Amino acid sequence: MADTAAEDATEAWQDPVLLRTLKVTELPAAAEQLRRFVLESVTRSGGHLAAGLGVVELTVALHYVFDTPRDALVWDIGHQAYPHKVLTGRGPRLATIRQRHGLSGFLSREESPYDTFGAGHSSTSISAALGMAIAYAQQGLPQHAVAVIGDGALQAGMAYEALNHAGALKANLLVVLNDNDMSISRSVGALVDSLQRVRKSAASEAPAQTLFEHLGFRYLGPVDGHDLPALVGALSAAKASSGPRLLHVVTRKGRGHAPAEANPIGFHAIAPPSAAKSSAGGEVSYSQIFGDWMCEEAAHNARLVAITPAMCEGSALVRFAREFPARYFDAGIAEQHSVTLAAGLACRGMRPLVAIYSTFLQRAYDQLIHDVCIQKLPVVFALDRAGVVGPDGATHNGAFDLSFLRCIPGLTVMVPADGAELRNMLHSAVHLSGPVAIRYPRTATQALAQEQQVQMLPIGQAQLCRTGQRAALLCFGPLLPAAMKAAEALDATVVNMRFLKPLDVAMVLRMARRHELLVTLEDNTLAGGAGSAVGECLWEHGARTRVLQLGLPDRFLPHGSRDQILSEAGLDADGIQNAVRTRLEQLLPARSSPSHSRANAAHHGAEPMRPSDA
Ligand SMILES: Cc1ncc(C[n+]2csc(CCOP(=O)(O)OP(=O)(O)O)c2C)c(N)n1
Repeated sequence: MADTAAEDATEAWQDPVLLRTLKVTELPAAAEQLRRFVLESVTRSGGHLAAGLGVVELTVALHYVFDTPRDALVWDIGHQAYPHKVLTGRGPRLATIRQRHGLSGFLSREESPYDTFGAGHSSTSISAALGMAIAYAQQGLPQHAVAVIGDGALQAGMAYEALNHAGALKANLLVVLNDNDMSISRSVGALVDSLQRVRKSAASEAPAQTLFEHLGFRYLGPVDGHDLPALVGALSAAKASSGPRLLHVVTRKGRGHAPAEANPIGFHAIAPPSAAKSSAGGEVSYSQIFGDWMCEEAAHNARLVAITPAMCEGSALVRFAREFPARYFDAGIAEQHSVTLAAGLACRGMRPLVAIYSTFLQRAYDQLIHDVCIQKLPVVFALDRAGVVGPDGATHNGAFDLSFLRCIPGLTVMVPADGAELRNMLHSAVHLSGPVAIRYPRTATQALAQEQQVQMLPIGQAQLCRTGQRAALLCFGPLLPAAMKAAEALDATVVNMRFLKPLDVAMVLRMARRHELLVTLEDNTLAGGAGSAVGECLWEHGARTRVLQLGLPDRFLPHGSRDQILSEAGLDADGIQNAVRTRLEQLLPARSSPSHSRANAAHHGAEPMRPSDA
């Protein structure tokens, strides 16, 4: 049960209108109460913490000065928006954040009119706020558009594209730069020094011309982001002027919680206390297997280099960065640049590995095709967080990679079913002469035994895991344990497909000949994914075996635990078993009739036809 202070606070935070009734001198106390509320809630629920603590005063000041939601406040990414959620009436539900049916961990227009633009990926805020500023101007409305962007998010090219455009248009746009010198890791790039110089020169009252001024922005600041009267003053002045303006606000990540101030990387996001107890012994994350292999390989392969677009910790590259600093590149939040940088390295004989989350590779699709694959360059993409990610939800699910990778000529696509296989695939990939993508999930896998030797895998060859009757489950990736469990109950055949591209056509056709039903299994959208690849293969070879495709449905999946979301999609052992059993039952009468049937969008079976039959 909430204590009185928290109840009073959430009462006062039903609507920012109430906040605006306070005197400026009363704001620091309100901010402190807000900070404590967020800290206590996130300590219990888990979630992003340090960034939110750092913007408590800024959040209060923005809602105090601007007439939100009529004035559009556009937060970048949204991981720092927990205090914003509380101030806009979502305090009572903050404890549910990132849980199934709970608040989103990022920003969502469906969740609140105060979330003026949905986010989760970085560096979109200036473009979106510019669009809103133009819309206001076109409609003759006096409202303000305000983008709030961190120094980390300001590393991305997209932010500069938007600044460049806004400056030229002389748009009525306020950009608030939340400069805490941190991304998830320390901020990187020449911008870090540049911002430091600006801070110093402004303090000495001889402000240097900033990059922003060169781009047509009026530079305002820097202002202490924890001094509420100063912030209110600076924002009010910015509000009173017009044109492209950038207010430089200096904050401290983790502010007000000593452990988070001392360790902002560790407190960027924290797990709920229950997570520590539930992690089983003998298991590690796929990411860890990747990070360890990188170090093993780099020890004897001097050409191996690692590139991460700002995800050192998440991609388990901390040890690599420490042991091989000259071969480690944190490119900042710059996915497009990261991929083309790898292409350049590969052109001159290096073996670049781009460690990138599946969802963030979406940002660099053209670079993948144009810079890497057309030129057949040997770049390895280690795609972490593929499939369902769980609490980060729709913006972060790696639900599309199999579909968008399999259509790229010459790209080898590998789908490990466990950590040992991931290591074998990485080892095999660096010996190939063309581009390779290996995608793996955000989950635990069996730790490798000391004596387990790394092996080369025959490219494009699947592995028969179990022989059974009537149905063959063709599994692409980490759903293999669930498939095996379902197959035991069904007495079905199971194949670990290992490669989406090249597909093991001989294995698919053999399974098609020997079974009444092929079941494809993938933690990717059904649209254009691995099941489609199998269907196309059967069409091409005139095989008429029926196919049941199991995978993710054609909609954006919500946040929740990974197991919950997979189970709702019918991708746990019970769901698989039920879907296969139901389809086999339907097949019994259907065996005498050749007509083809369709169940529902998520589980549609189709009798494959040649294109000429269609
Ligand atoms: C395109 C993209 N790449 C990577 C991320 C992962 N990510 C989330 S928060 C963050 C750091 C952002 O730093 P900054 O904007 O300075 O905000 P801070 O956390 O320091 O307040 C990163 C890299 C992302 N959300 N989007």
